[in-house]
Amino acid sequence: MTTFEVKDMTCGHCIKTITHAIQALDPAAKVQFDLASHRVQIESASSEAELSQAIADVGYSPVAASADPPSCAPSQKAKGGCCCN
Ligand SMILES: [Cu+2]
Repeated sequence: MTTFEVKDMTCGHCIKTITHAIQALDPAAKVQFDLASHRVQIESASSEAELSQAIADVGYSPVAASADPPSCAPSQKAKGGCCCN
């Protein structure tokens, strides 16, 4: 699973464009979008670099992001200095 944050993805048209770009690269890819957070989750055999390039090629600016919301390192939790809110 590869996750990108694509700040300039703002509507259904963007989603279609990006989906087509990903599926041109890997027809078997599964793509999920979260417009509110501008995130794209891609399940594909293609590498993060290839997927990033495919999105950039259709005019967007993908930034690799972690799939899950940031979580605390166990060491931080143990000290009581948890970073979560
Ligand atoms: Cu759009």
